[in-house]
Parts: sequence; structure tokens; C-alpha cells
Amino acid sequence: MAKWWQERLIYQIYPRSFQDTNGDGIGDIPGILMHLDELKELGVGIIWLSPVYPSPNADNGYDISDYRGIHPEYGTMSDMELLISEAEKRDIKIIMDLVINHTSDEHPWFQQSRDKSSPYRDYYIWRPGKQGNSKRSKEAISSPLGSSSSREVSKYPPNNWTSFFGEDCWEYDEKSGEYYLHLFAKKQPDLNWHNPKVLEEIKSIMRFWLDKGIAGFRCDVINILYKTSLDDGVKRLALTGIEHYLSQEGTHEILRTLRREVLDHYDCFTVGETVFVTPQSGKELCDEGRRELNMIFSFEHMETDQFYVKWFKRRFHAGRLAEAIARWQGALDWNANYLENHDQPRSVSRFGNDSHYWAESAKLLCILLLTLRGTPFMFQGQEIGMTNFDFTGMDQIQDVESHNIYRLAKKLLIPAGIRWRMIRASSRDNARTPVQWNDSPNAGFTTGVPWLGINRNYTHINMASQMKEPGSIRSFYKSMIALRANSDILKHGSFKPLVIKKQLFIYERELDGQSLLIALNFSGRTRKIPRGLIEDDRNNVGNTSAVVKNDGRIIKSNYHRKVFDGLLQPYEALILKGGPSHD
Ligand code: ISL
Ligand code: CA
Repeated sequence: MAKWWQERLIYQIYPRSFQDTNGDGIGDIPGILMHLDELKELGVGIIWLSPVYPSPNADNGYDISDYRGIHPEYGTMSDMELLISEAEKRDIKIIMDLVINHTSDEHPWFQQSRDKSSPYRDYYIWRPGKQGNSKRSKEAISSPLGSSSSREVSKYPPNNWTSFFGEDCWEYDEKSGEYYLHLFAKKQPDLNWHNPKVLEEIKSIMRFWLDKGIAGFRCDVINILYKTSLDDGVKRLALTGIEHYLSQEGTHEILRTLRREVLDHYDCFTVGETVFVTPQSGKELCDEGRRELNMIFSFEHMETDQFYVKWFKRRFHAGRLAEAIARWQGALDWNANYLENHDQPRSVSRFGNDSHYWAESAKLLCILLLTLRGTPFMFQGQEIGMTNFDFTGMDQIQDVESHNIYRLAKKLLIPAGIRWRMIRASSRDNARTPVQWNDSPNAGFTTGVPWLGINRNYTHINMASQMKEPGSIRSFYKSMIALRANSDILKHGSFKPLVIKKQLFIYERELDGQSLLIALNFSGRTRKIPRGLIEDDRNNVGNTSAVVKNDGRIIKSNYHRKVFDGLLQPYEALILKGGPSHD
């Protein structure tokens, strides 16, 4: 029996950039309320709300200082309750971000834990410097980007690990004379999951929100919770130490406990953000029988345009993307499919063509997302083909990760021009520019000064114009979402890759002997569909039975195509009835 979270489309809202209603330049919950009807009309069944909790915003809400509150800049708890109930009226469910690998350093737990004798001490991972407590070394730590590199510290950090954001991952705290671990920014200390009290706290926080009517959680970096040991790691270009905390048995156990003791008592689901996950480790995290997570976000397909880390881009190659997608379609029974989120550059700029074939390629990506097996996740602005930012310098960038990496690259003597190119191509701010609602000043996002610059292309890429236009990307999304909702083959059929070439991706979905064939041309050139894969209408002219058979063969095209001639135009995407086995 299919679950409701397998049949609905999930739409991610990054509240800061969605819609401002009070002129402070920051999106807010009333702004989401304003657009609920449009989301309903688009076909959204679940909203994933990025963090709205109180936070110093060192990492835009992924550094939480109160898990049971709403940040005043987003509104009040009654705004949140109203959002839940208004969404419910429209049969839209809401899931929230659960960020439990770390808290903010301004969370009261952490503030208290800085005191060695506090009962909260053990909520975090505190360790003395490597040379012991008393011996003061005169040496400054010379990490490339050490937050502590500018001053002398008393000891070496407890181990050689490095963080996700290109900093040291140990920060020395004068007050307690020890270091704390932070795998992300230094304002994001990692919780100590060896402490059963931490588990109890999180269980109660989860119940707090589920009792308010939340339908589940997107679980932030959930496969790195449990640090099995704090030994030195094997030296790596990035993330030294990862073998000590990636998908450890301790994490599996925590997930099973949360499932059994909390989640199973509600009609809800979880989707885990699982970093560096492989098909094998992914299966272990979301296999129904193991009762851990319901779905996971994998990353392999998002890494196909990079060398090793995202800052080193390589030319996009649709074949690599297709291979990664096909591998995961085959590996898991049910995938959480996505091409965009708040951490990733815009898909049309990255996998499509945001100039000459902007609309065609955005629609092709729409067909891809909505014809895979699994739950589709889309990100705000994707439905109108929003593109990467048009910023020209670091002063326009807000993201903590981008600033850290830029500084690190400078220390490594990478020239300024290259540094900026790295940021421009890969910065998370590419996804975070405010939603372009209309062509009025500030794109209708705010009457004040937006917290992050708005792409100047809002005069021609905006929601208002696309709502009216039947041929728009937004209209295409709407019709594709409806098509999927009404198609058992697309929702529940199997997935079979047929052709994966440099710029061509063809696959079949099949259910109970009925099938659909999806053909995607990821290039600016006309491509032939390989012979034998499917007959074209042209060859069948004069053959009455074939004409009857081919009648209605084209289910969807981003070219308004009526007749199939075996060719795909630039960035053309087609859904055809009947696969090769039925021809
Ligand atoms: O940005 C990334 C992808 O290129 C990752 O390194 C990202 O930091 C990682 O996927 C974890 O992301 C999540 O946790 C972070 C937060 O900054 C991200 O916004 C969140 O999605 C720390 O909470
Ligand atoms: Ca606001």
C-alpha cells in the first residue's frame, strides 16, 4: 500500500527568501500564508519548511537557539499554528527541519555547558587540547583557515579533523579551557549523542512539533550524529576524520529509537539528509524493514559536475548525471528525488541552459524530476526557472560557507579571479536569492531592502507573468504535477534505464504491463532517438493500425509536439506511451 508521502509533491520553502510582508527585507510566515492558495493550485501536497526557529543566523537558521520557538523575524507561534491549520484546510501537510547534529552556540544548553561543572557539560563534545590541560604551548595553530589562527592558543586541538565549511572543527573556549567540536561553523557546536539526555531532549522536541500537527521532519545531516571515536582521521583533502562519524552503528540505533519511541506514534514521515551516502549505506538508512528513516536525500547526482569537492567544477555532462540517477533508482526501492534545494545552485543554470534554451531546459528538468520513481521534491522558484545569482563580488554574498571558502582559497594563494569564479559557480546563495514574484521593484518580495540581492532578471523571470501564460515553465510544472498525480505508472511503476549517452537520457516506467517512455535531450542540438527503441509516426504513415496505435502516443512534450518523428529538438523532453516491449 502506497503511503501518502509517496504520492504527494513536496515543495521546499526557504522562508527568509520566500515573501516578506512587513518591509524588513526578510521573508516571513505571513508571507507563506499569502501564497498558500497558489501552492495548492500548483499541486503541492507537502511543504518542507526550512528552519524558522530562533537562531542567531550564523547559518540562516541551521544554528538553532530554541527548538520550541519561532524566530521573531519570521513571526510568532500563533502565525506558525495558523500556517499549519490553513495548510491543513487545503490538504497540504507541513514538515519541518530537524537540525540535531548541532545547536547554536547561543543555545542555553551550550551556554551552560561552557561551565565544566554544569549538568549540560556533557551535552556537547568537549576535550582538552592535545598537549594536556596544564602545559601551555607557545605555538599558534597554523591551520589554513583556523578561526584561531590569528591568536595564540594554549594547546593543539584534540584531533586532526576538518569541518564541512573549511574551518578547523575544534574551537577553544577560554572559559572552560577546553575545545568543543563543531563539524560546521564554529557557531554550530555538535551535540554529544553518547549522552542519553540529549536523546531525551530531542524526543521531546519532536513530540512538541508533531503534537502541533507537523507531518514529519527533514532531518539535517542525520547520518553523522554519532561520533564513534575522536581519534585522528586519515588525512584527506576535505573532511579528515569522517570515517569516525559517517553512518555509524550508533546513529542507526538513535534513528531506530526515534522511530520506535516517537515517530511511530504519529502519522508522519522523515526524509534524512544523508551526506556522503552510498547506495549500500543509503539502503541501510531507509530500508523499511530496519525502521530508521522513510527516505533519504542522496548526493551523487549533484556531484557529477565537480571534481572531489563542489568548488572544483567540471563541465556538466548529462550522461554522468543520468548514470548517477539510474544507479540510485536501481539501488533503492523509493528515492527522494530532487534537483534543487537551498544548498545547491539553480538547476536550470547548472544542468540546463539558462540563456538560449532557458524555458525548454527548465521544462526538461521538470519532466525528469516528475517522472522518476520516488517522491519529488522541488525548491521555491524552480517552478519559474529561477537562475543563479547575478552578483559581481563577495560583498553581495551572505553565506557563511562561501565566505569561509573564499578566505581559505585566499590563504592557499588562489588568485582572486579564480576564487570568485568558484564562489559564483557553487555558492549556496545561488539558490537563496528572493523569490521573484512580479516585475515591480524588488520583484514584489519586499517593500524594504532585501536581505540578499534579487536577481535583476526578475523583470522577465517572475511568477506573475508565468501564472498568466499557458506556455510558461510554471504552467508546465502545474500540468506535469497533475499528470503524475493521475498516473499510477509514474507514481508506482518500475524504472528502467534504456539509453544513457553523453547528452541523451531515455528510460522506461512500467506497471502492470503498461509503460511510458521518457526521452530527454540535454543538448542544444537535434538528436535522434536510437532506432529500434521506438517506432516513429513518420514510418507508420499509411499503416492504419499503427496510426490508430500511435494516436495519443505523445503524453507530454515541452515543444507542443503532435507527431513523433524519431528526433528530439534542442532540450526536447518527451513522454511517450508504450515502451519497446510493446511496440
Ligand atoms: O552545501 C553543501 C552541499 O554542497 C553541503 O556541504 C552541506 O553543508 C551539507 O549538505 C549539510 O547541509 C545541511 O546542514 C548544514 C546547513 O548549513 C545546510 O544548509 C543544511 O542543508 C548545517 O546545518
Ligand atoms: Ca519580514
